[in-house]
This record gives sequence, structure tokens and C-alpha cells, in this order.
Amino acid sequence: MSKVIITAALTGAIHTPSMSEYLPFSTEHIIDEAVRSHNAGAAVVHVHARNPKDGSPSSSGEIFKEILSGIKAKSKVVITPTTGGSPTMTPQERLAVVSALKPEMATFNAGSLNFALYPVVQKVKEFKYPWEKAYLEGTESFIFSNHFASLHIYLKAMNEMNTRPEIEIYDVGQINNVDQLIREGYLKKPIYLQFVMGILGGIPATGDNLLYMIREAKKLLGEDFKWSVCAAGRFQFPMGVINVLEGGFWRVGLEDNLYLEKGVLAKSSAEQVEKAIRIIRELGYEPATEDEAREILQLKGIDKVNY
Ligand code: KMH
Ligand code: ZN
Repeated sequence: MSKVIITAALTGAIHTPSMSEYLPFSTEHIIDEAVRSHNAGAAVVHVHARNPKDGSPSSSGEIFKEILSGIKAKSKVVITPTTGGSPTMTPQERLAVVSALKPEMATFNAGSLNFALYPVVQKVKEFKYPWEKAYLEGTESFIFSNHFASLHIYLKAMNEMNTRPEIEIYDVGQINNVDQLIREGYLKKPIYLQFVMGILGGIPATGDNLLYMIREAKKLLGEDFKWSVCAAGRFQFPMGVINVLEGGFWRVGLEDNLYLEKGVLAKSSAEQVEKAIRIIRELGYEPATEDEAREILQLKGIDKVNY
């Protein structure tokens, strides 16, 4: 039976509270969402911190620690904090969570790109909090900076903390960056890629593009890497299905998509996890447990984190 690692990305930094009342941003709500998603079958949860008062993205070490330790107290799920952060954070702020909390795994963004959210402003009827509109509009001139000097700094810290990088790939050229970083000795096996599709500035979420990236990764990195896909909005489910059929894993969650189906907001990332698992079971696959995910990705173990 082929095992599929399902990740739930709980809140992110792309959506804002006015887009869905279900987007979690208080510490308790994010912890609850992690536990619900794990109970629904996710082996991994991907975590961003937010300011509990207004939902704005936060890099507060205190909030991250509360969230990660709160989840750990209630579940054995693998926790992958972000080092992508948000458009308003410096690289130092983005990386701080790794050095402070020594997680089993953390995201590692493999290259620079335009990361534009501004078109969505037109779709929001009314903003609840003053920061939201300016934040989204500001991305018209935002470059998500991940040059090689900073990639080296992120990986040095992750290697020191024995934190597995979940390597975020936003476009096919970034697979080249991964190859370079392996050759330089910064990235070590097993390599775990997350293809992030459908960001304005990155590769569009089409089946052709996904198959192309998988093929290029196999060409450059060999056959023994692991990979997952996440895709923005309505592409979340189609890209996931194609990826699982190709031997990959699947990330769902409100970070990437607020909907469960056309016109129906998901009340929780757990609903998307349940739907993904219904689909993969129909196709003859089973979700990996958290310990199976630890084995597949060779993680150091929950007893070796600092939270
Ligand atoms: N926010 C997604 C586009 C990260 O947090 O470092 C990809 C992501 C990266 O989850
Ligand atoms: Zn993220």
C-alpha cells in the first residue's frame, strides 16, 4: 500500500481575516486547527504565526513557541514552521524560529520571485482590519528575496539544528538552485521538495507544469528525492491528485485555499484533509501516519526539538 504524506498548512501569510471568518489567527485557534487536521489524517502541519489581535503575520518568537508547544502538548503530529514568513519580514526574522525552537522540519524557500497578492484586493468587499488592504497592495512591488548568500545562511542554521528543510520550489529554475546547493554540501539527503504552484510570480498550476517539474527534478536530482505539491485556490485538489498518481505527497490547508468546493468556504483545514484522504483512498493509497512521515523524511524526532 503506497503511503501519502498529507500536510495541512493551517494559516499562512497570503490570506487575510476578511477573506474568510474561518482563517485561524489566535494562538488557540491555530493549535486547535493543528489537532483537528492531525485527527483527520494529516501527518504534518505547516505553521505560520499571526498577531492574535488582528491576524497580521507575526515573527514573534513567543507566539511561535506558544503555538508549537501547544500543538506538541496535544498531538504527535510533525510540525513544520515557516521560514518564508511574510512580505513584511526580514530574513533574520524569518529564520529566528529555527535557531530558537530547533524544529524537526522547517520550510526553506529555494529562490527569489515576484510574490504578488495585490489583484485579490478587488475581490474583498470590506476589510475588517486596517493593515489588510495596505499589506496586499504592497505586494505589487514585493520581491520574495532568497538569494544564494541568504540560502546559505538558512541552510547553515538548519544543518546546525538538525532541522530537515522542506524545500519550497516556486518555479522550475529553482530545482537548479537545489542541485547547486547539494553540490556545495548545504543540502543533504533525503531531499524533500514542496512544489508551490499558482503564485502570481511563480509557475502556474497546470498538470503539464507539474509533470515537467517532476521530470526535471528527477533528471537533475536523481530518483531518490521525495516531493509534495501545494497549489493556490481551486488548483489545490487537481494538482494534489495528479501528484499522488505520480508518486508524490499532498499539502492542503487554508494557507493555500480557503474553499472546500466551488463557492463553499472550508470551515477548517481538517475538512480539506478529510476530502483529500477520501480521494486518495478511492485511488488505492493510504495516508502516512506522523511516525511513517518521520521515517520517510528521516526526521530527528519530536524529543529533539526545543519547545
Ligand atoms: N506560502 C506558500 C506560498 C513558507 O511558508 O515558507 C509557501 C510556503 C512557504 O508555505
Ligand atoms: Zn507557509
